[in-house]
Amino acid sequence: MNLHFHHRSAAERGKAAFTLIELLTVIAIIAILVTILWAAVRKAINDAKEKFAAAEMREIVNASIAYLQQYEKLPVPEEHHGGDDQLRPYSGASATPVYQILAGDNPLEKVFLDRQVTGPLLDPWGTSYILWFDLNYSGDTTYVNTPSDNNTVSGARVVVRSYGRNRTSDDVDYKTSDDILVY
Ligand SMILES: [Ca+2]
Repeated sequence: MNLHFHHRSAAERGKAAFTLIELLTVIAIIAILVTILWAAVRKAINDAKEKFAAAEMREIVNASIAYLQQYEKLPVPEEHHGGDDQLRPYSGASATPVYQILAGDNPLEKVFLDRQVTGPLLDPWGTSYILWFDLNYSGDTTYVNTPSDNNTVSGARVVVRSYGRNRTSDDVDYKTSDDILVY
């Protein structure tokens, strides 16, 4: 009886140990799968946000061009016309009048950009888009790339920038930049 008892006890201990290893293996595999899946979901969400931002920025550019064709001037507040401060960025509070002008606050009350405007338009990461216009009507628009570097886009009348997912200005010339530029 004793021998039989010891034999069963050893077998049960062995079985229990094997089950624990199996359990840990399964938990490890699930953890890896969850990590992979979570990364994939996050990437999919961010890709969708980037597409949304680019489409909205394209709308802003198209609306501004349509406004320029309609009124032969850019959709900026009256007092900004005739100045030569072509590097003036419109973002945050200073961008609100631009969106209001495009949303119908213009002589013909024409809607160029169909948005309920109560403030500046924000990108999907919660940061205001930044707009630069060809304020000296040269046919080119210069925007601030990095604090020490301006870029000029030939043939552009408006440049719209989003700081992207990291909500920080990155050098758009580099592939590591998550900033989005539409013109
Ligand atoms: Ca960025």
